[in-house]
Amino acid sequence: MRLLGDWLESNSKKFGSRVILAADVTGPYESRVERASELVSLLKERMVAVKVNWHLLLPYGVLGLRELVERCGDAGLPVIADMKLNDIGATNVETAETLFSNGFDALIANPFVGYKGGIDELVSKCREMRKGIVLLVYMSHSGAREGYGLKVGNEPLYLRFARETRRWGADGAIVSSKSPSIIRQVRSVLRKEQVILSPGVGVQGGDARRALKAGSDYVIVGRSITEAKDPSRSVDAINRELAVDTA
Ligand code: 3DU
Repeated sequence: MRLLGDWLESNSKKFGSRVILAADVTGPYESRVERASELVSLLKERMVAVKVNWHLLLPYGVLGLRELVERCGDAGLPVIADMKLNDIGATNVETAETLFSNGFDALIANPFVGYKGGIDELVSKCREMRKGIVLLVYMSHSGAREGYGLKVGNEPLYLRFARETRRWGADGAIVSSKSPSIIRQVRSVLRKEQVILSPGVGVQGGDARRALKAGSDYVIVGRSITEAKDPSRSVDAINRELAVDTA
């Protein structure tokens, strides 16, 4: 695939959006994938990518999500698996292969597992299969400070994770939209081509505009869209707020 950042940027220009849909459909398990497919069809020209989390991955698995993933691919939208992958290299590699050989384009991993024997093999696999990897640098719940905000030596762990995102050559970082000052710090560490994806907008209280102003590239939005009476209106409102120039 193209580099994740290039792909997102080209979609952003094409669709005038900086929204990644978190396709977190809840309710009866049997009908979740159908609802997610409807959302993709409805919103495919209003967003830049789709993120899939346990809401779908657990009940369906990658085989059960093939049609949904294909539908995204047909619409030109990368599909990001939000595994927050955090295991030994061999297991990470097996997980990545399973996702990527079933159409997923990128995954999210946790840098906490460390490089040697953890993330190193995963990064190599992603490069070999030409797929994306995004690292979790600062989360959006208040307890994030107890882990990602811990002081290690003289600096908070998230800053170290930001430097590792740069050093390990990941495609980007996840940083909460609710922490603009942390977004700013992470942005100053990352390479220009490494993207910052920010969840926490809407229901969790994050402000999309402030996140982008601080240096985020894209916002990840779930319930404010998936649970809206009119999901298109909800995405359009965020897109208008962020007013991206279309090419
Ligand atoms: O709060 P929302 O409904 O907009 O969903 C946000 C999504 O992003 C959801 O899948 C959640 O698991 C994920 N996420 C965070 O909310 C915060 C993080 O730091 C990382 C991922």
